[in-house]
Amino acid sequence: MPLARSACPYDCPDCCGLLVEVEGGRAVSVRGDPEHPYSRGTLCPKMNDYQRSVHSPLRLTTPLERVGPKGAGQFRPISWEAAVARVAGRFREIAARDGAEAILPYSYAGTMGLVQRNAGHAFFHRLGASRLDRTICAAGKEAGWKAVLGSTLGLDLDEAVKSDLVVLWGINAVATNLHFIQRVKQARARGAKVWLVDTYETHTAGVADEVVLVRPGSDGALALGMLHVIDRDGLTDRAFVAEHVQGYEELRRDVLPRFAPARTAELTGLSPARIEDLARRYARARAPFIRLGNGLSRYGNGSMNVRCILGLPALTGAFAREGGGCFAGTSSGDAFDLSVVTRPDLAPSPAPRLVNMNRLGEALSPSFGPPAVKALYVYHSNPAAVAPDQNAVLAGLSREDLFTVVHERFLTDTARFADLVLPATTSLEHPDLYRAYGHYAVQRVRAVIPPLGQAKPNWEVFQLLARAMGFEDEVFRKSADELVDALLAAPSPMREGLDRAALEEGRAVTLRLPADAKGRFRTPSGKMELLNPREPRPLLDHLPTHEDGGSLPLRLQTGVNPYTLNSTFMDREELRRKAGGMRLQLSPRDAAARGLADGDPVVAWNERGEVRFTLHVTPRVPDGVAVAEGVFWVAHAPGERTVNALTSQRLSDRGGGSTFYDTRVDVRRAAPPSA
Ligand SMILES: Nc1nc2c(c(=O)[nH]1)N[C@H]1C(S)=C(S)[C@@H](COP(=O)(O)OP(=O)(O)OC[C@H]3O[C@@H](n4cnc5c(=O)[nH]c(N)nc54)[C@H](O)[C@@H]3O)O[C@H]1N2
Ligand SMILES: Nc1nc2c(c(=O)[nH]1)N[C@H]1C(S)=C(S)[C@@H](COP(=O)(O)OP(=O)(O)OC[C@H]3O[C@@H](n4cnc5c(=O)[nH]c(N)nc54)[C@H](O)[C@@H]3O)O[C@H]1N2
Ligand code: SF4
Ligand SMILES: [Mo]
Repeated sequence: MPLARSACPYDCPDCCGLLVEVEGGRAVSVRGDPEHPYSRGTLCPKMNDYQRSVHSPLRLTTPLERVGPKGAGQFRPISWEAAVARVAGRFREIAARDGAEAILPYSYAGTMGLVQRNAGHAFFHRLGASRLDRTICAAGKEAGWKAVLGSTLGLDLDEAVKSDLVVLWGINAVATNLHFIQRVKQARARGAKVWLVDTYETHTAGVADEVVLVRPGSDGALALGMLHVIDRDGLTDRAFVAEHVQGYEELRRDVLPRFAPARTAELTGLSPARIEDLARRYARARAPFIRLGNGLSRYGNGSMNVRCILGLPALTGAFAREGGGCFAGTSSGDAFDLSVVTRPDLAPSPAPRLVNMNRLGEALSPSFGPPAVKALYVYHSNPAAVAPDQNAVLAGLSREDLFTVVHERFLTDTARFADLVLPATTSLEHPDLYRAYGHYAVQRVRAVIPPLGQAKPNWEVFQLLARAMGFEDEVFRKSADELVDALLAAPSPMREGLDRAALEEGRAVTLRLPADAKGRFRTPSGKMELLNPREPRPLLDHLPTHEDGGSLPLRLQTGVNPYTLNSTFMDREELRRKAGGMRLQLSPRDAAARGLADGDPVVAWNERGEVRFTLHVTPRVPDGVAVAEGVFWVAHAPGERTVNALTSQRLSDRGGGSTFYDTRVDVRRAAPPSA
């Protein structure tokens, strides 16, 4: 039976290689490609039966138009011609009446392929629509990294294998970076110790020698407390600091004195002795390696948390040693000139307004603007479920005067509110080029089966819309495959010597990092910038008093679920079941204090909303913390809302990032369902 190569398209650092067994135009099985240089043949539990998503009876196969009230999910099929004509007609009308800025695209990372992911940019630039600031995921973390390290290249994660102390900091890697766990185990087999720094005991605790549970959002304080001890005890690598660190003198004079162990203990919830011990063991490790996740950055002080943590490799010189350093993501973006696809040059000047995607609720309110948003075009994203402040988002999506188009594979929470739903292909049905954010392999992928029903890839839909709008630009006449060719044609030092033949055969090939990638700090000063003159504050003084302003007693951690990916895979009943349904985890003490027991129906609530869960009482969650793993669809929820009815539209301190974890709630027993 023929086996075709493909890649996992999802928003995951691993970007695994797939082998797809195809029979009569159908994918009958999907497994890992043993020849993939990073994933080496294994997949996570979500993707092992990918053919079930691809050939799901729930796939959308024709365009649909709404016939019932918004949100009711009542539609009737229409033709592509009619659908495209209607979108173009409404866009023209709105542009003429309110200005094109009244049209807002909304997309994120349903597919990570460089062409299909970015397929709408050229069209919306040409239209002059509002621009979307795509900050929902890691913008706060990236801003923190940039402040200290500028455009310093990301390491190769294989570096960690040579470390003697791997710190998984704010990352649930067993769920979110599974193939890195293989590297962690290799390091451990060679004698390395593994620490996990989190706010509760996640699945990843199982691979750690030591679990450090901190108060939500207090990682920056922990890092400064450790730096206090390291510097006080003479463990600072003075030679490295003199040559490679900017701002050390200011840090030790102005900041560290305020982070003595006793004070740091109050801020983090760890004991002074533990902080002293962690600091000394980190500093005495030969080559400590920090794998920085996103959790600690989704706070009002998220970006500063990242900056403070980067002080640890700075003062200990970890980057100078084999196996040491800090990893927050690769720099594989440098390998491709995306503007070939996104065409920012097509946008009008001055550039149209930028709308932060974390503030979608606000953007859809009738008082936003002027101009108010009159049309929303959603593709490969499910904002009704994934965006913060769900009540605000759903209120916006319910507006009768909002024209909403959703291009999707399934009738998601967002699609239910659409005026028009357009059916989308899966990654097995369209070509693309993939790069990863957890390794340096890239892969060119062809369609391995024909589109299901009338489903179309993102790029093809924008080609149709461009034609209907009368956009003559040549880019819209290029096929997705031709855009991949164009991406590969533009030169980049990272692709020099790349095995083009293997790439054209559909194999993953590894980009080349410059020999001096590690240890060369690409900042204006050429140093790690703990004090950065372009940032208004040095390593923080407002961090210790950071508060989200709420007075409710529980800090809600809206973590990921190992069996689903954001709201993707929620179409699969068996994965939803494995994911445990909508559970809220509380400590035994917090449950007892509320008269609640395991299995009780509960409501988590705050000033933004109320969400029903089934209670799970577990000692893995510390007092004062509540945990809800997974972004479920409203359609499957026991109540009317899912977890993001509790999260807020507030932004992180830098980068306009999300603050999903910076949420206070309380919990009560749910009223029994009325008969
Ligand atoms: N199975 C699965 N895999 C996924 C995803 C998924 O939904 N499911 N999502 C994908 C996406 S889009 C992304 S961005 C990545 C995210 O992957 P990660 O980087 O792992 O990020 P999160 O899971 O959001 O958060 C990681 C951990 O941080 C913890 N945390 C929260 N607040 C704090 C804090 O203040 N301090 C510390 N130290 N820890 C804290 C959380 O409890 C969580 O366990 O995963 C990707 N992979
Ligand atoms: N409470 C809470 N909320 C969160 C998070 C959290 O940890 N907690 N995580 C946040 C993070 S890190 C992120 S990155 C965002 C993710 O937000 P999104 O990127 O919106 O992620 P998904 O929920 O996976 O939705 C992607 C949708 O794209 C569709 N899709 C897949 N492939 C294609 C395609 O080729 N074409 C089209 N048109 N559609 C396609 C899928 O069917 C799916 O419904 O969510 C954020 N929201
Ligand atoms: S979701 Fe991640 S780990 Fe799972 S198959 Fe895809 S890339 Fe691999
Ligand atoms: Mo993300």
